[in-house]
Amino acid sequence: MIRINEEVKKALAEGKAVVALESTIISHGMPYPKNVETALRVEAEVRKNGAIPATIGIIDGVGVIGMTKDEIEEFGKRKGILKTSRRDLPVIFAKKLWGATTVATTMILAREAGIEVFVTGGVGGVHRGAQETFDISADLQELANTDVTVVCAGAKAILDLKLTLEYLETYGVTVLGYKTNELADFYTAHSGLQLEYKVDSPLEAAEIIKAKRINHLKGGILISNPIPEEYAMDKKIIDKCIDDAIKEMDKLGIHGKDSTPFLLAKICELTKGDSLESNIRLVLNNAKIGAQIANEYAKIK
Ligand code: PSU
Ligand code: MN
Repeated sequence: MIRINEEVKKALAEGKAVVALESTIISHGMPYPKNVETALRVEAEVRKNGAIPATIGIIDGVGVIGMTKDEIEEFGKRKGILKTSRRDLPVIFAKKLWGATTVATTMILAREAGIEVFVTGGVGGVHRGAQETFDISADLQELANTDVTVVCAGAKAILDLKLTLEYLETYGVTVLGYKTNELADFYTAHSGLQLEYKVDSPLEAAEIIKAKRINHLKGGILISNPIPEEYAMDKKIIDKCIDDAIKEMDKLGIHGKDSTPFLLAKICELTKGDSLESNIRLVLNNAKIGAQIANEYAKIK
């Protein structure tokens, strides 16, 4: 059920560095045309840092590993592309639909293709109030079970980050801070939550990935790479916007898979686009570090 493009296939066969990229961020995470523009810039950043990008999405029921520019454009524009997590996959495959892959499904398809490193903005997590709603992203279960390393800017402050870390610990997910001991909270570098492990170079990260793989310690690795200080948002402002967005969401009764896309769009509106700008910057920074890690891993694996 997957189709790998020729360039990616060749790179994988030669043991070269490949970086997986997701498509929910394109279809449901950012408005058009910034979404397409960003997806292409992220691919360019991966290339600039010596790796081959593979943007992943599902087209007519086939998992495409390495979409073309036109396909990315279509993902950015087309209405009704379903946000596809693990539970949705069989339906999307069987009915030959288009599916935007979340962190969870991008991990599944990347693993299937043999790609170790995946770059995104932020992963899903335990939502605030999950004690009542049970809203915990399927991304966390995927990190528990699927052998892929996810480079991201931590998880968004729309989540309960403390509970997210607890969950990751319970499920044996290795969490590394890139050049920091503090979990990043997406729009800022500072969640106030401590991480046990810090890596100071792409090679150090690659060595830990290798140690997990050669010892068959099933599951993912989460690398939290903070947004560069110059692009970070003012914590007070963004926290207030997040609180307001969550209130609005509750008032409208929005929940389940619509929750994250709604909050992202609402926060963008409340910050007059500033949050989108930060979002773009942090993904680009993740692309750079992720490509460097993929390169080091390709050399030592
Ligand atoms: N974080 C972002 N942008 C996004 C997402 C997360 O900064 O677009 C998407 C990812 O695809 C992630 C998904 O896997 O939201 C999580 O959704 P949920 O909370 O419904 O599992
Ligand atoms: Mn959810």
